[in-house]
Amino acid sequence: MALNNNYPAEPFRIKSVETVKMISREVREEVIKKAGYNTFLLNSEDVYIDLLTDSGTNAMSDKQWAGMMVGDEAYAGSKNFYHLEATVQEIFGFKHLVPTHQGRGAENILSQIAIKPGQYVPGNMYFTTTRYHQERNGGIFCDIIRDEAHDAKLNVPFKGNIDLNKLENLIKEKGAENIAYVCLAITVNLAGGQPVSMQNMREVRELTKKHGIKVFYDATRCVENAYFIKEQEKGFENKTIQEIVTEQFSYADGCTMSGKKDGIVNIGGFLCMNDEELFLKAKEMVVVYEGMPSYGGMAGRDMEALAIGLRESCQFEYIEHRIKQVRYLGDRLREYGVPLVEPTGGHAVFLDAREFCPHLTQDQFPAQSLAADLYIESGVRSMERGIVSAGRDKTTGKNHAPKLETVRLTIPRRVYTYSHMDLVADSVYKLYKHKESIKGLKFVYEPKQLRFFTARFEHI
Ligand code: PM9
Repeated sequence: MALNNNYPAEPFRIKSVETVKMISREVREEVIKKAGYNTFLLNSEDVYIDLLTDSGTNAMSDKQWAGMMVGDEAYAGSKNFYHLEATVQEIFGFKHLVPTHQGRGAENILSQIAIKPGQYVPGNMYFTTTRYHQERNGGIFCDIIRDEAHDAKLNVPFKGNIDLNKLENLIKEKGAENIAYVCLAITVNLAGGQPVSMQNMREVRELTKKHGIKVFYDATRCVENAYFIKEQEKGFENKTIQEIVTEQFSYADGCTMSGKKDGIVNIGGFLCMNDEELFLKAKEMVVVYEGMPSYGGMAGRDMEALAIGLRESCQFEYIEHRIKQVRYLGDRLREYGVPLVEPTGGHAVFLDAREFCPHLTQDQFPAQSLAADLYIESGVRSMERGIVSAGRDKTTGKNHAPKLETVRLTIPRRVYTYSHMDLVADSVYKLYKHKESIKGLKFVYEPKQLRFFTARFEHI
């Protein structure tokens, strides 16, 4: 399907600005070395354009800031909680909401209450924090995404779909009772922000229902997913984004949500479910790790901003601009011949580091090194999403070696303009022209958990 490449102008006026500055190349070389060639360890002040993540880096609207001023900071029963609860109930359609400080807080609780040690947790590709909590609670993650998702160059729609044969075979092989739940992410972050079709969600529901298996969505980028459905799936052209978001969740038993992405806020998250017994258990756990069930680690003002942000996220003009701004960056890079994960996904453009650095082997951490060199070249901060992020196999201790070895240029919501995207594309291309200069790296410090956040490297 030919996608519509009209890039809409920003559907907002800019009311408050933050000055950015560029430090010299010599200083950038010094600070990235000091940061152990890990872009997570750079000071934000040393970054010119920050594409590390779209998580919590969003610009809130005037209405959200106004909402912050009506924060009810009572320890229990805050009115902002009830506003958030009603909003989520309406948009997501689940009965119960348990607020958490961010997405991984919800993953922690869900994994503790829904996984028995030794049970399998099939999912459409792993996500770092999600898999960590599943494994920490004795779950065995099993990748059931369609094979195409592991092939960077394949340009097919709904590359994030679950392969139903893989799911059916797993159920046959292991027995339904040994499957904790299916974890379905919409969109799939590490596959390149690839969406899942409504058809696939329906089919997953039908199959799991037959076997009495629950389905929990990772709802983190559920509005971006809905936009792709409206744009590319037959029968959804005339539905509103909110209608599509709601239909998506009608095929799930609950979800975890990092509000820091499609909630357009800087902090917050939640866990949802319909099941009463699970809800009781979740409320028992939330007081241990997060706070009262009526705030779960968020201030009243944060819950208010999240409730408003979720509604803004479902506005067509907002989400159309969001997706197409990301696509614009992908299109610019493609024109330059830079190798990318295809097609451009929802929240980021992923550089294919295997193709970008064919002179490096995967255990020389090409994506980690490419991200560091892009920073030196241009002051643009990106993130490794390859072998370093994938970590080690819990039982063998060996590195997971994902087929996708990528650098993610992640676009914060409502923060940058098309001129920033041009600058980023030009910067990547400048580096691409002397890509042979990118050197391999080795660990000098490797943390045991979620190593990519704080690992340190030096040149081989
Ligand atoms: N995602 C991201 O940059 C921030 C942390 S990892 C660098 O992509 C999904 C699909 C996510 C996600 C966070 C979380 C965790 C769950 N699922 O960061 O704890 O992309 O709010 O959410 C990040 P929290």
